[in-house]
Amino acid sequence: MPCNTCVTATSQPTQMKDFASANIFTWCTNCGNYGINAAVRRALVELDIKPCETITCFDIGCNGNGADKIGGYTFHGLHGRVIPAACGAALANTETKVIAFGGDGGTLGEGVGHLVHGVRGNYNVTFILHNNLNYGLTKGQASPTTKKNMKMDSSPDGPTSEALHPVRFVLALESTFVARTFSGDVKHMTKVFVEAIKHPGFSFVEVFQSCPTYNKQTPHEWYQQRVFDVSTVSDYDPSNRARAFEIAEDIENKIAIGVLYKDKNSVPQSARQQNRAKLNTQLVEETRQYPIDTLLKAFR
Ligand SMILES: Cc1ncc(C[n+]2csc(CCOP(=O)(O)OP(=O)(O)O)c2C)c(N)n1
Repeated sequence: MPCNTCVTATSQPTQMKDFASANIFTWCTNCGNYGINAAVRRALVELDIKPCETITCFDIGCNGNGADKIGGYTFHGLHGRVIPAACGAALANTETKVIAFGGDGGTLGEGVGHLVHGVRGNYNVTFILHNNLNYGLTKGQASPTTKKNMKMDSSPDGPTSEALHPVRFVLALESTFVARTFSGDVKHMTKVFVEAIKHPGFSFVEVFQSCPTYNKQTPHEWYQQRVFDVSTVSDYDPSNRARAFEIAEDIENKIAIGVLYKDKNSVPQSARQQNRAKLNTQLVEETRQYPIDTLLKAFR
C-alpha cells in the first residue's frame, strides 16, 4: 500500500526524481557505480514502482556507499551479510520489491554461504553483484574474482588461486534467474534489471563493474569490445541450464550478457509457506511489542 507521500502522487507515473537523493556521490570518477545507480532507478521508473513500494539493501563497500544515494526505503548492513537481511525483508512483506547489492568481496568471500542459501531458498529478492574484481573500498585487495596473476597493489604478483566464476557458481545452485550485464551500458543494465525485478524468486545479476582506481585491466572499453547479448543468438533458449553454463563460460574473449537462465515455473519462497497460505496479513503487520523486563530480570 502506498505511503501518505505517494498517495498524493499515485496518479502520476514514477519519475527518476522520485528516487533521487540530495546526498553527494563519493565514488571515483568513472566508477561503474554511477551507471548501476542510474540503471536501478530507471528500471524502477520503467516498472512504475513507487519509492514506498521498494527497499534497496546494501552491503558494505563502495557499492554500499550507494545506500544514501537513492530514494525509497534503504538498509545498509554488515559486510557480506546483505542477502539474509534482504531475504528477511522479502518474507516480512511480500508486496515490497526487494533489491540487494553486494561487491564481489563481500558476496563471494565473507558472505558466500548467504549467497548459496539465498539462491536455493528462492527468496523474492533481486540481487545485483557489483563485480569490480577487487575489494574496492579498502583499496584494491584481491577478491575471489580477481584473475589469477592479475597484479594488485596489495599482491604485486597477483593471486595464486584461480578466480571464482560467479555465473557458473550460481547456475550450479538450482537458481531460477541468472543474468549478466556491464556497468558501461546503462540501457542494457536497465533492461536486465527490469527482467530481474519482475522475476518471482531470487534473481541474480552479475554486473561487470569498472573500477578505474584499482582495476586498470578491465575498464569499460575492455568489456565493450567483448560482450554480446544472448538474445542476438538465434537459437538461444534461456530455459536450458546446460546451454547457459556453456554460453556463460567464456569471460575473457566473447562474453555473453543478458538473461542467461530463467525458470518460467519459479515459485518464490514466500509462496511455498503453506502455513501462511490462508492469511491475509503480512508478517510485518503481525509484529507485536513484548516487554522484555521480566526476561532481563531473570538474568540479573
Ligand atoms: C566482516 C568484515 N570484513 C572486512 C571488512 C572491511 N571491509 C570493509 S569494505 C571492504 C571491501 C569491500 O569490497 P567488496 O565487497 O568487493 O565491495 P566494493 O568495495 O568493491 O564495492 C572490506 C574488506 C568489514 N567491514 N567487515
